Amino acid sequence: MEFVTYEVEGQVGIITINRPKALNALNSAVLEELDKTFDAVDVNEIRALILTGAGEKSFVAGADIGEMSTLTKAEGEAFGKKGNDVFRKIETFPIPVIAAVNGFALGGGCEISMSCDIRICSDNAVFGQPEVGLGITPGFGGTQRLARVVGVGMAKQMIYTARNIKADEAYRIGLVNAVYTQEELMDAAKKLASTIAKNAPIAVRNCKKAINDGLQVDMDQAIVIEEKLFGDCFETEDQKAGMGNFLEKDKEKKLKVVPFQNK
Ligand code: DAK
Repeated sequence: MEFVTYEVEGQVGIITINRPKALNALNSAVLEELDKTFDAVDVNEIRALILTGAGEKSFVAGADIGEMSTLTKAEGEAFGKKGNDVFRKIETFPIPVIAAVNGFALGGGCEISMSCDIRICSDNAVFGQPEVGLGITPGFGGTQRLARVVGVGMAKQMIYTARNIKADEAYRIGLVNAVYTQEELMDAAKKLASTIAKNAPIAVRNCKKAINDGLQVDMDQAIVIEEKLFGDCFETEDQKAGMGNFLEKDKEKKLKVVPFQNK
């Protein structure tokens, strides 16, 4: 792969978008490589993923404006589909994906972070949806996901004004769960991923599915989705071991819930 690297540390996979000369902007090649990288993750071994950008300046500075500028309508549609397919793959990926946002997360960069389950960032991170200044709407789900993450009013303000926000404001409005120094960010992401990886994998997957699917329907249907995924955990080794350890009062083995680390 030219633009995406994949490393494994224990049960955590780290996917890095590696095009630092263009601030990791998403062109067709990056999107294709990301798609292939996610397909290659062994979800039986890996329990959580981290998505980040190479270099110290940028997570992803958006879709590649140079490549987009000459697209015909048909090519624009194909480019949009390629991006949306990858973003949806991340959002519905069976295991949790943490975005470790290490700098600019603009346009498609902000959007790809929002297709991840959890966002944490470095103190130099900048988020924004600058598309209306470029004469387009956000096209990789920004109008939909930003409103769901930060609420309708704040999403509309960010999108209509195209104003960038810094890490502290992103934290205040709930776009990121925590802010770290640049040096601390990857360790914090790995610690978070390892904490998730220690929990019962089937339960974690089912929680992701229950939350994602439940948000698409009304509460009556959402509760049924939860019921089914709750029931699905029974008779699994995870459930037998998890409850068995508790009943045995085996403190060493007991599944522990560790709260998110906040700076
Ligand atoms: N695309 C291509 N190249 C980019 C880029 C981008 N988005 N962002 C930065 N680069 C390149 C620069 O051109 C420059 O390349 P060289 O000139 O060195 O060859 C290099 O990265 C370093 O950038 P700067 O020299 O500009 O660095 P600065 O520190 O001065 O500024 C910046 C950093 C992030 C503030 C600035 O680069 C910037 O404003 N970049 C553009 C940010 C932006 O507007 N991003 C949003 C793009 S719109 C669609 C679906 C989705 C989308 C579109 C269509 N369909 C459904 C069809 C998504 C749209 C977007 O994401």
